[in-house]
Amino acid sequence: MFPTPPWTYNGRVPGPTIRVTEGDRVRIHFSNQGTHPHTIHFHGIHSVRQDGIPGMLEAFPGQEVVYEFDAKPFGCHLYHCHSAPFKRHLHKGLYGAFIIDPRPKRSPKSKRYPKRKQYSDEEKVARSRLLGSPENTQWQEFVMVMNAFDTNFDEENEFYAINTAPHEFMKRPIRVERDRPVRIYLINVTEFDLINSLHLHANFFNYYDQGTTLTPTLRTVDTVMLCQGQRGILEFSYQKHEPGVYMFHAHQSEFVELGWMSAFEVVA
Ligand SMILES: [Cu+2]
Repeated sequence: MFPTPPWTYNGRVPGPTIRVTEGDRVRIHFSNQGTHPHTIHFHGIHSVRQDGIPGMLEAFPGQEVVYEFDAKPFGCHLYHCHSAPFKRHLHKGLYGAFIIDPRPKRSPKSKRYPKRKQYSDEEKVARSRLLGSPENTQWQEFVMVMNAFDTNFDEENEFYAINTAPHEFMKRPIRVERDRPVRIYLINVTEFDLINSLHLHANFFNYYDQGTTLTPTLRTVDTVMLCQGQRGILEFSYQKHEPGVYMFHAHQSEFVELGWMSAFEVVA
């Protein structure tokens, strides 16, 4: 599918998902084995000295640079190359998901029933997002990076996809269990088109723009649109649905025809 090879972090597009907990110290050793200068620019709050832009922790071919910062704020973020020309470096595949799980506060105890844990609604959301916590294990979580590829260099995309594979999740729907909730970390890195979108069939979801809040920024919607670099967290379930194949796709018909069409296979 690629007439010329993409540029990659660790040999894959999107690059590996980096998932940490709020407040963690993150240290990334970035070794440039390519033939152009590259960076890793992380979305998040950090010092200008860690920004990963030309002239600031940019790795030249054969060089290694180290990024180090404390993870904040919690949310669904991304990282990408910020070397010039930016459009080319991003579009050729240098991006990935950077997820910071909220760090739940210490468990509050009820005064009347000291052994019973009582959490606020926000605290419940925070706990359910923390990878590996008991509250998190019931969730079926997915990272979906909306991307596209200009394979003939005319500055228009020939393929649209989530996670690089056009039409793939229509041919082989993603299996989800009906009785467990679904959470999608959705990120748009599409180049050349101003927006991308996700529309869910036969269902509605709650949406947390950028994932930086513990209450939804949109409730009960079936479509969101995202500009490049925008991202968010979708939550929904098929608990009241019959088993079957449920589509989801960009609500731009051109993108659908060129590959951004997917489905869940809901099993009871
Ligand atoms: Cu680059």
